[in-house]
Parts: sequence; C-alpha cells; structure tokens
Amino acid sequence: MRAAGLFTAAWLAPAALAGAIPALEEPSSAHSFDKRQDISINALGGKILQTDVYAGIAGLNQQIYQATQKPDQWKKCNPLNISVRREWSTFSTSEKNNYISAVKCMSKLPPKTPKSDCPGCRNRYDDFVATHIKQTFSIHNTGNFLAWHRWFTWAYEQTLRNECGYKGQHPYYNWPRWADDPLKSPVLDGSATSMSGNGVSGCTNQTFYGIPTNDSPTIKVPHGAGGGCIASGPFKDWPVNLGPVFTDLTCTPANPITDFTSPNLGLGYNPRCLKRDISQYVSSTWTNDDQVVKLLNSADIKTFWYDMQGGQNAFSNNFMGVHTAGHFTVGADPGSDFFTSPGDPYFFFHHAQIDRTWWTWQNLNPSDRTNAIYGTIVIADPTAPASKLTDTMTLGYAYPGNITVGDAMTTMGGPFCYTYL
Ligand SMILES: [Cu+2]
Repeated sequence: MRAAGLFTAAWLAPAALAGAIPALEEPSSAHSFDKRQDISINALGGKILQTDVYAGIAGLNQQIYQATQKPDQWKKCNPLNISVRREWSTFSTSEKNNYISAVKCMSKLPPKTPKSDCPGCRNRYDDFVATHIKQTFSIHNTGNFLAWHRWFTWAYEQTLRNECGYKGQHPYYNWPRWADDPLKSPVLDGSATSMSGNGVSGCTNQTFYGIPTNDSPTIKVPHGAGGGCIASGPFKDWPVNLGPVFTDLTCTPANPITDFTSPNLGLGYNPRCLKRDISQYVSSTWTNDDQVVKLLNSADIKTFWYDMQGGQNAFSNNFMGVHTAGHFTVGADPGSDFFTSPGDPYFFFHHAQIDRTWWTWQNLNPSDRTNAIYGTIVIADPTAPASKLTDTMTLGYAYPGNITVGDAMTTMGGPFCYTYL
C-alpha cells in the first residue's frame, strides 16, 4: 500500500514541475491522476512560473514527508484517496458550470444563522460572510490567520458539495499567471463560464483607493475602469446583503448597524449589487511571479507571515503583499472590505491561492514548517497572547464543529485530505 502510494506521488511531480496541468474529464474522482488526457501549456497562457515549480516540489515533498513521518495520517490520507485542487483555467466547461450553479444554489438556500445573530442574513451564502465579519478582529493579522482561512475555504467547499450538489474540488486563482491582465483570466473574463468580470464604470467621484484606509492612505491605488455593478456574466444578479463595514468604495450605502461595539456590526440587511473595479495595477505590481517567489523564499514563518500581509511596517515602502493585493485585484464592494470581502464569490478563489501559497511554503521544508506559527490572538496587536496550536477555532453557523489551529496546519491531517496541482 505504501509503496503504491509513493509510486503515485513520484510520478505526480514531473507533471507539476513542467507546469503541465492535466485537463480532466471529471474532477470528482479521487483517483483522477491517471485520467490525464491533454497537456496544454498554451491553455495556461504559455507561461511556466517559478512559483508553480516550487508548488510541484512542495507537493512531492508533502507526500514523502507524510508517508515516512506521519504513518498514521498516511493510512487515512494518501495519493489513493486525496482530493486535488486545480486552477480554474484547467476546469472543463461542465466542471465550471457545475461549480457556478453550486455557488448560485448557496444564495437560494435559507440561512442557518438565527435572525438574532445576523438580522441581515438572507441565504446560506450569507452565513459564511457573517461569520467572517463577526470574527474579523481575531482571524486577521493573527497567529490563526492562515489556519482559519484554510478551514473556512474548506468548509465552503464541503458545503458546496454537501448542500448544493457540487462534484469537484475547490478551484484556485493563480495570481501570477494572470497578473499582467486579470481580465484575461477565465475566472474574471466575464464569459458565461467565469465568475463574471469587471463592474461597469462607477463611483467616478473617487480617484484612488487608500490602503489601509481612504483617510490616511499609505498606498494609493488608482481607480480602474470599473467601480460599478457587475452587469453581465453568471453573477450579474448576485445578492450582496451584508456590510459594508470598512469598504474603500465611497459609493456604497451604509449598513443599518454601524456600532463597532455591537456583536452584529455590519450584519444589518443592506441589499445591493456586486461591484468590482478590477485592477491590473495592483495585480501586476504585487502578485507577479517575482513577488510570490520572494514570499516563498521567506526563511521563517515570521517573515512569511508579515510579507504576505504587507510587511512589518504594514504597507510601508509601497509594499502591499499578496493577501491585500489579491483582494484589491477585484476591489470595490464588498471586495475591498476587510470584513465583508467574502460577499464576492471571487474571495474563495483568492483564498484557495493564499492557502496554496502557504501550503507551498510549508512543504518546501515540511519537517520544520508544518507546525510553524507566528502571531497573537488579536489583530495587529503584538502585546496580546501568542496564538497556540491548541487554540480552538469556530465557523459559527456557517459550518458545524470546532477544530484547533493545530488541526489545520496540514492539508493531509485533521479533517483535511487535499493537495494542489
Ligand atoms: Cu479574511
């Protein structure tokens, strides 16, 4: 059994190393590595990225590490049953349609969060937005930041499958592949099999978006061609019900609950359209291959953690970091809102790539990095208690059960069994 697993893992590597991602007929099979039918570099924009080479090495390392160092986990999760997350551009048309209809289904199911905990929640998707808003101060610039968002994205993937008939694994959006022109990516090109594209021209009284805030910007992001509602593609009628809390877009109506001491801050009912202002400026400056390579070359978790989130003196030296840059690649409302950003379904494509980037960094040296943790339990507060692997995490009403930070340090342990191609 173990020998067979290692064999499978070993031949997985050359494909990933070449940046050659198989186009699969069906994504649902856990045994799909052997269904490779077509390899097309052109389908990926003709580019081979250094960061994808790193990811290929990481994927092989992880299998070997798990097989040799974690035999008990390996029995439960190995190449014979592991789920494989792929880039959206490698999905077939039917795979894309299956995913898109599952996301839309989430917006049609009733919410599980009680009205008392989220007065504005109107659907199952809102449960995920609400739990992110409620926990914003304890899941960003904290030690659990990467672990919590790994679990959040996985729980969303499970819910698409369990409640909305999705058959595949969660896609990711590989920033550096499309950094020169995100509107060319199959995620954002506005086609019938995209997550819709740019918003129409809008919010024209605004010339820039300020990072971290409009009032005291450290970085000024120029207004792009969008800023208004998405008017075409599968998500043109996508409902945004919650927030804003902290948006960069000045044209968004305020939420009925603006009291920062309220447990329901931003959770009043505020129905509106989904807006985007897709920014080639942001993506090409801070999410290109060189930027991600530099991040992946971080020697320790402290460096990695800071650089991912804008550096030690946040956003100084005109440095945004891939986390914020990935959000501001779509921007607008709710995409630019630190609290409400999951309200744009693009969020989960971005955070799957954040997770892939962390997974890559971890598995370039799995024995030292799998359990490496840095940060405290309170947002950007170095004086608060340090986060620990034994800390409990919750997703509120979005997904049942609690896990620990330690449970989410590997994609092949705890509740997880997935890898990236
Ligand atoms: Cu978040």
